[in-house]
Amino acid sequence: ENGYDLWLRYSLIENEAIRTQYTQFSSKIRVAGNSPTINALKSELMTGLNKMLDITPQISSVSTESYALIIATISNLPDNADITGMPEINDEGYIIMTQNVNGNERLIVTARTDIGLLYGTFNLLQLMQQQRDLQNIEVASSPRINLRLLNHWDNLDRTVERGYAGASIWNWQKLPEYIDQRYIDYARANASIGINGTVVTNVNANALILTPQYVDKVKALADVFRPYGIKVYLTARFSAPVELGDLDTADPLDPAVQEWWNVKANEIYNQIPDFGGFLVKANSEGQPGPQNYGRNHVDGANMLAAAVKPHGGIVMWRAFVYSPDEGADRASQASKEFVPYDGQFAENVLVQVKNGPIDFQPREPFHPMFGAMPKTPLMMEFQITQEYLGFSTHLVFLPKLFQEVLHSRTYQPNRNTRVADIIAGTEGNQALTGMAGVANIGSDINWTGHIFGQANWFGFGKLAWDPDYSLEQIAEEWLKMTFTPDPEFVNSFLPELLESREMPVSYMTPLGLHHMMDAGHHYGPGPWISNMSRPDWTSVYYHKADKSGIGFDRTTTTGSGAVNDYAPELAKLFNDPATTPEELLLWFHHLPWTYKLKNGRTLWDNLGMKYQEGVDEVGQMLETWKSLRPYVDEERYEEILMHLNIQFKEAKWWKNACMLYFQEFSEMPFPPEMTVPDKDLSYYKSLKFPYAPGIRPSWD
Ligand code: BDP
Repeated sequence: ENGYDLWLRYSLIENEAIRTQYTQFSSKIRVAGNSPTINALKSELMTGLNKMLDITPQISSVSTESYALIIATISNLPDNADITGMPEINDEGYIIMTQNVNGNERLIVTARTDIGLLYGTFNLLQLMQQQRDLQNIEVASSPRINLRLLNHWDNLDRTVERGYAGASIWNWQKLPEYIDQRYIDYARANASIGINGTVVTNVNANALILTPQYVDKVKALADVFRPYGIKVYLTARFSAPVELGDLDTADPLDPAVQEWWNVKANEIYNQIPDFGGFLVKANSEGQPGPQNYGRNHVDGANMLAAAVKPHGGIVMWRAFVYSPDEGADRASQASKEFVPYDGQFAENVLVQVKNGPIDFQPREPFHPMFGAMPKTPLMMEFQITQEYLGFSTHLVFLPKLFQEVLHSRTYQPNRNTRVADIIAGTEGNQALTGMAGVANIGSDINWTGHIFGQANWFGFGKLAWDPDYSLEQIAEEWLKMTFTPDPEFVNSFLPELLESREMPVSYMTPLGLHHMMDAGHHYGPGPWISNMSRPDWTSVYYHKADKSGIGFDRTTTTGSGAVNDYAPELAKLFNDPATTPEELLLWFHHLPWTYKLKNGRTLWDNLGMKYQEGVDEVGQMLETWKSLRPYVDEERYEEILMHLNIQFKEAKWWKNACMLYFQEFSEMPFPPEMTVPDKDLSYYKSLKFPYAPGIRPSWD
């Protein structure tokens, strides 16, 4: 096995009792309806049942009473199918249940729409892959977030910014005529976890994608994805009207510019009637935006929103901005630029906010904009690709990071509000809700470079569907479907998988440290990075290590005051090192090396112990994996083993490089718990990686 089949492997079910049950349910199947979505559903059902049960199922669309499995929208159910006791579902939701009719048990998958049926069928196939007993099954599930999107940072030349799984899967040169089987399998995989939209181009956008030649290619992708309920979105380069040679300004208040975008939107919608809309990175890292013309984010976003509105489109305007004021605390920049505009964005605009205020670090507190803009739909942006978490080499279960953020209490607008409540819109009458994940997908045979990267794609989809989905369940489902439902295997690796989220925090940036990676490519440690074109691109700006101590003082009286971007309850907590959670200590405070932590040991000792803990835990995970050799096919077992060995080596590299560097300031001996580095600091500083993957050639 090479991993291409993801969690849709449908391996033959060896358990006789379970197979007999499933075979009975598959003996007489009715799938009602006729649409491209229903065809996709039938084809998936045939493939799944055929592979899992070794049968060739007969699927009928004729209505009689005696089927063992009925897949039909509520309005197409037979009269005696009673779903009145089941919870309400929304338009994308589904119900799976068994019913007893004249002494015979039958299985029903129902929904309001064909897409709901497709989701329900995928879920049924997943339950079967996990070998769940379907007797008396009752599932009613509806997504709690409307827009569940992948963001591809894919360039038209097929490089992928921060992509570590090979070239972009979009073969622009061969499109629109050549439809790669991967596009279909991509749509299947996404639909199977409820993802309903994809932004196919990089946020560092290329205006060419908006030309008729490319829109034709995008249309071909949209046509493949449509039956699977997936809409296509594009990134809009703000200066496109100028770059494509039509105008000499992109000022959003200029009527000619507005008209240009209106015409452009019409062109796109003529080809792709259900085109989703635009994602925009403006006035950030060299990207053009309204500020180039003395205008603001509202002016820019609302202009694009007006262009797509007549067609039902939306604009996702990113909050990841860089103000020219380099002296201010980077953590406050987005809040400063956006919070004053609360309530001014058009109704089809969402502001897309990264999970934390800096940049997808191994651990960040939640972004303070969540909760601070009650009149604006805020959309979550997570990074599934592991730019700052070991590329596609390190095994890190990101759903745990995602849920840590989603479950963080914001204390505003209400005391009990969590980030999840804000993005799911339960805090107001918000029509638009969304969650995006920066994809980790490439043309590597196993899609994500590391087979465990698939778990992060899978888990992102599950949490976008329901931010309260249990992490244990995500991990368990994925392990069972990707490898084997054997409890020995699942029970051994499940704890490791859940724990793996904390490991890179410990071996890269413990106790609230952040942004200490090497410059540009972001591969490996670089706490010494000090000379970049902006101070807030350096490491020393963030850790501020000196003889007196380490950490970024963000408190009110002596620091940057960024604590006040949060609700007063949190600001109070974060203002005092004694009440700041230890895992965020150095995010909010600059503390002496001798500062005592809760365990009575110094900050310095604790740093060393944490780094060591991270290394040791990877070592432990590696050993557990080795013990699971009998449960996994050789190809995937070996691949994962090799990756774990690299991770182990790199965890030590991070520990050694960072602790040696910080020792120059602390001038204290390493704690006895820590293994002493076998090389000196100059060695670690000398390492260079000019060809590390994932970077744009033009990036500094
Ligand atoms: C940073 C990445 C950069 C992205 C940027 C963004 O290093 O490649 O373009 O985020 O999100 O983390 O716009």
